[in-house]
Amino acid sequence: MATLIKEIQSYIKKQLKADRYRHSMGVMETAVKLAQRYNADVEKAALAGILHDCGKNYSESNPILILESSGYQVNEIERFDPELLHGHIGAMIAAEKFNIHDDEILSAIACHTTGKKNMSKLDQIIYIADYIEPSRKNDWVYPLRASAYANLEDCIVMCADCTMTFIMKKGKPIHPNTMDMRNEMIMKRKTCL
Ligand code: DGI
Ligand code: FE
Ligand code: FE
Repeated sequence: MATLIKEIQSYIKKQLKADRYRHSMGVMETAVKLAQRYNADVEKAALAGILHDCGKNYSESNPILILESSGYQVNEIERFDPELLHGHIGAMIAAEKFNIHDDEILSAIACHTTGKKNMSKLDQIIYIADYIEPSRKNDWVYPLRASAYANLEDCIVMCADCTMTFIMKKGKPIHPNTMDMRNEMIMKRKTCL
């Protein structure tokens, strides 16, 4: 495990810009803390955390074509904004380059940008760790950090609200998985606030 992490670390150090590398190490560290807090698998959290953005700067071939050839159905929003696909590319790299075939790890990497319905605990941990890791310094991160250690699902709703506000300000289309995830978590609270 330690050897695999070292191998991944040197790959992402070469592959990613310095601040993105620091961010990835921060997501790993935060994912481990959240896994400890919520009794999730710490090793899976570390692997998904360090790898979650390894699909950024992918230049070997067209991400849309390569994902389609692997059977993934690229939707119209992903086609319009292919940056949304870096998690899915990352999951492919994790499997092909690092021989990781654990579905929970691959899912957490794949869905970290948009979230999705029926997220596992690991999916939720990586989605949140991506938001709150130590190198994120914006004002909005402080309430999210507090919420992350109090209740994962409430924190997911807060993160989704931040993402949707940000995306709307930029005038970009909102991915349906973000809406589905947020709606599902809110309806789980049973009563409408
Ligand atoms: O990769 P990171 O920068 O660490 O964070 P991320 O994977 O959560 O987000 C990557 C980018 O994707 C970020 O600029 C925001 C954008 N994004 C997230 N959700 C949506 C989105 N873009 C569109 N168009 N629609 C979304 O729903
Ligand atoms: Fe990302
Ligand atoms: Fe990230």
